[in-house]
Amino acid sequence: MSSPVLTVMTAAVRKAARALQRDYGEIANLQVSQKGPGDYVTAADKRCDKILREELAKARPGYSFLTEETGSVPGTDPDHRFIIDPIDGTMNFMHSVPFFAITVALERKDELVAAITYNPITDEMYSAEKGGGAFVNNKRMRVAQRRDIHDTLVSYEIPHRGGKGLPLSRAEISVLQGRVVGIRGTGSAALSMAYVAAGRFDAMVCRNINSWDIAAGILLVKEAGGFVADPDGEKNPMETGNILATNADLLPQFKDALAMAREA
Ligand code: LIP
Repeated sequence: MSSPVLTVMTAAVRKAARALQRDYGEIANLQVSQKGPGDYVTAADKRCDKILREELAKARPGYSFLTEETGSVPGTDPDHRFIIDPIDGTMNFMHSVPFFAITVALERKDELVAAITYNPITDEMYSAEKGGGAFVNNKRMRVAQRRDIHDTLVSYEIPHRGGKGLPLSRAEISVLQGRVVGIRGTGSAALSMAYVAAGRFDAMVCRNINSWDIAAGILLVKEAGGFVADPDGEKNPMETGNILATNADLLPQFKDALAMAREA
């Protein structure tokens, strides 16, 4: 049974997704044009952001917002904040790669309490509430139970050309390649975290990421029995933008591998 606010979030996401599905259908045509789909994607992003904010504000007036498109929008209720990325995986969306998501989290007194990440192309709705478990559509999710880093499949978010932290990312990928079975760069941190929650990836590592990309994913992973940490220490990944998500047995093994890369 979802709480009323999770129901509200789900409905808002479904409404925004209908617009996004239409926009995605147009992208393939723009892909082959000289001008490319850049401006069109920006418009789709903003449209999706607007629908989400309008729908959520209608049901929960006064809540604050933090969104990738509009930044911080303070409300009259100091205790509640929606954190939104209308399209996480924008580059995939722009290239007609169907791996992107709408991702929405709710914070109550600075604590994540509800989360939705939705892939509108595969129609997979990942949801979680604090203390209520994590689900994909209506199926309960559990993180993978592998215990040895040498058996794992890992998502590592690779920075764009010229992106922040490239040398460290290269060092980390190189160390991980010596230990794990396989590494995937997915282009959507939010979906990668949902995949960790669903037990598909054993771990996910990402650096210099924005809080709206990972807020929902953090709750999904925790409610699926996983752990989320800053790979470099004890700080909050929502603040540092550096994140490692995995299970309890693998956490120290990944921390060790990443520490080795930092020291290299
Ligand atoms: C993107 C992330 C992606 C990461 C990119 C970017 P956007 O978010 O989710 O995984 O590697 O640096 O931040 O821009 O598509 O919302």
